[in-house]
Amino acid sequence: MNDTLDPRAISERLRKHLDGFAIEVPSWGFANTGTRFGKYLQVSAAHTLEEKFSDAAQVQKLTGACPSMALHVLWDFPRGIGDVAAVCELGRQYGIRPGAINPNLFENQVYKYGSFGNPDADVRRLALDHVLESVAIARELGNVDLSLWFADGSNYAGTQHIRNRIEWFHQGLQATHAALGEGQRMLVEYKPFEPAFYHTDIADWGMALLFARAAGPQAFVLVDTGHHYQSQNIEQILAWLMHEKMLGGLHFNDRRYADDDLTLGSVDPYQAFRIFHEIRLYQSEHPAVSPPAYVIDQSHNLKNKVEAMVQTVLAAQELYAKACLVDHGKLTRLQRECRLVEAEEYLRAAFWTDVRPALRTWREERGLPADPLQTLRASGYLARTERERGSKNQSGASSYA
Ligand code: PSV
Ligand code: MN
Repeated sequence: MNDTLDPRAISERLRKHLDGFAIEVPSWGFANTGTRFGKYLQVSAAHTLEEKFSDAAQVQKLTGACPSMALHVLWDFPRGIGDVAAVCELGRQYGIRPGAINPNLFENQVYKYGSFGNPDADVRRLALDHVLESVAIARELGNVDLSLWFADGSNYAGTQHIRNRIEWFHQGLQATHAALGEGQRMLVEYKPFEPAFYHTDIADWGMALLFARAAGPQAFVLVDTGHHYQSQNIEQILAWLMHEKMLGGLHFNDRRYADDDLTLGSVDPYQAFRIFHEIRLYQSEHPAVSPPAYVIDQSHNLKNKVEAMVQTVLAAQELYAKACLVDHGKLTRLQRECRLVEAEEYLRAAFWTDVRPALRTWREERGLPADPLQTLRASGYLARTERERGSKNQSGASSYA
């Protein structure tokens, strides 16, 4: 049982797992993003892409687990592909790799009735052009993932032809796939509702799976943990996607009601643990398959953004570390023999094991601060960014991110 492991043995067991754990931060998580009803501005929020890279570099310096940052084309590449060289330069300067590229198919007014699913062929073409430019950007950045989320849908029954829109989506996604470079991946994200409230064109993992399959072999599904209805069994969805070799990546956050963008593990840490466990179990049985990409997708309206990001990474490391304590051979034996209570208790014992001392040891061994949140507060970084960015962030007039 895990609970018989002493702290030293836990540290030993976790060292290599923690070395191998990385999670990408989102550029939009450092900017003044907000709710549908508005946003409370933070004086220290990142305004420019350089400030986002600077914040990401702080998170990496404190945690050692976030070497890359996901980017949104509209917000971070205002001149499109023309910005690639500048982005690469910022990446070099701050020691952060540009990560997954997210096209933006929802802010432009032309997307009012959809992008790939819009009944107007000209709008569909515009959306495809934007996605193709995003593919080119992702390729130039070193074949990073293209991460696709569509806000497409409708609000009222009878207002859109659902099956026509399926066809248009197939066409758009297939054309996107055809433009991918060798080894480049496209990830298809789903979400049940919001901003559409009657139907969403890619509403669940089944729709995303069918679209990705039809698009081609370099297309996979992206699971955002916040994009599910209440009580849905997310780890079972992951198990299915991994079984089908179709899980491309995860967007991590927590939720209580809908796509709340709450800190990972703040509502249901056991669920995040079960997610990591299911992935680890699959990986132990299929070591040759690359693990899915881990990306944080949270926009904090109230918590300080850098502080919240560091807190999230620590939570992710803790929950991942707990999952790494499970001996899969032992669990599988208990399952085969249907020793239900023992199997459940074995899994729960891993979850309840306090891995924080092992994480402290790992950090000290790697020259990282033992208490990253405390070090961040003491570093003066937050005060400095408040001072330097304050005047820019006083006015409410800025884009979503
Ligand atoms: C949509 O809710 C989403 O999860 C997508 O991943 C977007 O890229 C991200 O949030 C930021 O809007
Ligand atoms: Mn997401």
